[in-house]
This record gives sequence, structure tokens and C-alpha cells, in this order.
Amino acid sequence: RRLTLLFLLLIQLWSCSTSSENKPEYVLRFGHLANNRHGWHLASLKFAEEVKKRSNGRIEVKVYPNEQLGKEMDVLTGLLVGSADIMITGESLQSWSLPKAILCATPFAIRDSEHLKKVAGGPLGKEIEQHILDGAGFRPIAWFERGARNLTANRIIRHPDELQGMILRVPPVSLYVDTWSALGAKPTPMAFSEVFTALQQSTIHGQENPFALIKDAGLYEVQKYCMLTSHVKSWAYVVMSGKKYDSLPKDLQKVIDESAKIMQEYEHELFLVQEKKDYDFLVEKGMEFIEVDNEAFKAAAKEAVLQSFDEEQTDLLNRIQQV
Ligand code: 2Q2
Repeated sequence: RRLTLLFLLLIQLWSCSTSSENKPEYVLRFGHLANNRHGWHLASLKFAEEVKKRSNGRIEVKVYPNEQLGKEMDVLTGLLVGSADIMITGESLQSWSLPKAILCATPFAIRDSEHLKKVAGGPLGKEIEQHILDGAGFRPIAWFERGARNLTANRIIRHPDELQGMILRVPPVSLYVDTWSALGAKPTPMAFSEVFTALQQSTIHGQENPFALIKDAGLYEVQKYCMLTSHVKSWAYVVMSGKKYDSLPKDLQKVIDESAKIMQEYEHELFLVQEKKDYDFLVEKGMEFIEVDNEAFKAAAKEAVLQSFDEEQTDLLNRIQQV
């Protein structure tokens, strides 16, 4: 009998230990605004997989696409109060008293991919990341190059003069509001998850985004034309709650860092092949691509940016353009 008891005890101990192995010590909630076909989503899943593997299951990352954790601005608050832990963000950080954050998406600041890589991945990128961490407690763990933002509408616009009166959805980013106002449109800040319906109901006339989001959010169903304005070449940040990161033991912080690096590389591989595919897809769906007077857009936007920027932002912009 004693043996049986001992045996039962051992069984119990064994099952306890295996169940605690299966149960993660930390669950991290990772939200973003794209849908489950978008590269951001595939990259977040890759991150979750790497984290699980490298932490031996001690950390579980749960990914929430389509603003399921909340609108971008709300998830930023969520990072501070603990209802979210990781998210993809960028220029919207400008609204968090992070003036330097807008340099990741300033109209006509970045020339091409090569330039973008040198800036985002170099000392200026580090400076912006440090500013985001120090100023708001959001810790950038990776950055993703994005396709150029282009304007979509149901009428053709070739020159800024033709923007007069157009109600244009922009993300809640004050530089975007300032720039499009100066160009003659009526910019209306709105969360991304509301854009499709607003276009469908014509409460807004247009929006601007990279091909990837135009495709994955189905915006081509409610927008006929894509104007090749390429007005913003930007990168986004994957940020983690700094408090959450600091609360992890050192070995798990390392797991986060390593997995984030893998996620960043993986996302970039997807991005490189995806842009052309997205373009072809949109053409096939009947979207028409319109050449615009790029010089006119550029001149008007550059002036608006300088009007909107303070000294610190202008200085950073100048340094970016010297890279
Ligand atoms: O149009 C959007 O909402 C996105 O493409 C935004 O540019 C992006 O999410 C930024 O708001 C990032 O802060």
C-alpha cells in the first residue's frame, strides 16, 4: 500500500511538473491594424513562434490582427496600462508628445529603400528609437520598411489643385493633417479599421496608404483610382511596453530581442516580394493607376512640412537628408 501511495504521489508530481511546463509564465498580447494576409501579421506569427521555441514555452505571444485589441491610439494607451504588450505603430506616435517619431513617415524625406535602410537602421534610427523609449516608455524592438503611400479616390487627381474640398481620411497624425490641409484637401483623422466602411458610405472621399493595405483591407472594392503620389516612404516600429520588457528576467529579454530580429528580417523578405504582387493584384481587380505631377506634390508638401515642423524636427529632417 505504501508503494501504491508513493506511486500515486510520484504520478501527481510528474503531472504537475509537466502541466507547469505547458503553461506559459508570461502571456504577451500583440496587436496590429492589418489583416491576417498582411506581412505584418505573418511576421508577428513568426515572432510568436520564435519566442515560444526560444523560451521553451515560458512566454506565449498572442497576436490580434485588424485592431482587435483596439484602435491604434487606444492600444498605445493599452501598452501603458497593461491591456496590450506589443504593437505595430509609427507616425501616430507623434501624438504622444514624441515629435521626433514623425520622422519615420515624413512626406518626401526618404529618397528610396537604400536611404531608408541607412536612416532607420543607422544612428538616426537609434536616436528616434531612444526618443520613443525615453519619452513614452514604448520600447522599439524591430522596424519594418513599408511601401510608399499613395492616394486613392473615385476620381482622378493629377495635381494638388484638384484636391480642393476632398474629404481625405488620414491616420491621427498632426503632420498629415497639416500637410494635406496645405495641399487643399480636408483631412479627417480616423482609425484604420473604420476606413473601409467610411469609404463605402462616402463619409470620406479618399485615403492614402501603401499597396499592401489597399489590397489587404479590400479598399480597391470602394476606390477606383490609385494616384502614384508616393508621398511618404516610411517605416513602422514594433514596440513593446518598456515596463513589461523590464519586468522579464534577463534571459527572456534576450529571447525577445533575438526573436524580434528574426521577425524584422522575415518581414523584410516578405516585403521585397510582396509589393509587386500587390500591385498586380490591384490591377487585376480593376484599380487604375494614375501618374501625377510629382514635382507639384513634392514642392507643396515640402513647404507644408517645414511650416509644421519645429526646430528640433527640422534639424533631424536635415540630418536625414544628408545621409
Ligand atoms: O493608414 C494607417 O492607419 C496606417 O497605414 C498608418 O500609417 C499607421 O498605422 C500609422 O498610424 C502608424 O502609426
